[in-house]
Amino acid sequence: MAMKRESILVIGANGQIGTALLPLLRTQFGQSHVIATDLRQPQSDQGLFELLDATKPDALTDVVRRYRITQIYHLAAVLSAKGESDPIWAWNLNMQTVLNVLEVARLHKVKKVFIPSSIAAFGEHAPKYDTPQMAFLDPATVYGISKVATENWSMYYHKRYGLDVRSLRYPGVISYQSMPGGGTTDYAVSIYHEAVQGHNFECFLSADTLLPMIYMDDALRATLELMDAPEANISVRTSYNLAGMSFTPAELTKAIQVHFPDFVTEYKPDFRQAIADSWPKTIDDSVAQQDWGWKPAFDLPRMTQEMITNLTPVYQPLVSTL
Ligand code: VAH
Repeated sequence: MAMKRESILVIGANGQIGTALLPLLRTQFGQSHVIATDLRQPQSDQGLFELLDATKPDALTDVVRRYRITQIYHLAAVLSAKGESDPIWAWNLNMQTVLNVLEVARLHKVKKVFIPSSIAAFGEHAPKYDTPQMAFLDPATVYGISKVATENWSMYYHKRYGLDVRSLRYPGVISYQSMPGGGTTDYAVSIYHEAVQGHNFECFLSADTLLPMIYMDDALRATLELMDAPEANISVRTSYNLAGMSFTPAELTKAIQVHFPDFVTEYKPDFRQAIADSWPKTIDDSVAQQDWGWKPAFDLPRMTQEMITNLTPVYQPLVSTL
């Protein structure tokens, strides 16, 4: 019997994860089987796209029914730093969309749902080093509070309705495919953009702020490996801890100086320092390793090479080809 073709809906496709995940999904499932959606038209994307405000349940239902969606990747959320500027707006946007996705997925028998969480779900009373899968969650930000709520709603929909919802607590994700968007870990994206332009960098965190990070290629591979894992292997229905690497702004600066010896970082901590200080420094992802064989492939030197290689042409002055 021919395999039932999947139909994949990506919500928040213009965001940092969505922008990088779309090409992989289109390769895996076929161009015409991946529907990208967001609040605004993307600048350059060619594939199937629909404008969608996922806070509106009827609009979400319409897309899910028209495309006979079998999997949903819900990647739209207000991140940690931006969320602190308007807590009630951030909570409403993050939670209304999650509840709509879970309810529409249940009612329309969507086979699998991915809704990311974050290390921002951990707070003051979780161990800072080797933060375990099971820890007390008292997040310091609205974003973190919304992620803890999301994890518990996802587990509820799995327990009560059997909905196959899967999730990863992403560390700070570093990528070159999109500009930083309001995250506390986004210093580690902006720094590369400045370095390849020959600029120095002003860092909003202190030099010794150790944070869990992951290169986008690893984050995406973890996502697809989790979604491809047999349902019986999934023992965590809140959200899996995921680790890539941990580094400080000082260590990142040194890794960049291997390529740009004159590069300098100045440290001017702002309100985001308190957010970073509330998060873990290193993550224990042994449960993800056991359940579905997770293993990262990028360390700081390899990520730095990738980021510089891919960002240099973005800023290279257009060489006139006479
Ligand atoms: C943020 N990049 O900084 C996100 C992430 C762990 C950090 O959740 O808000």
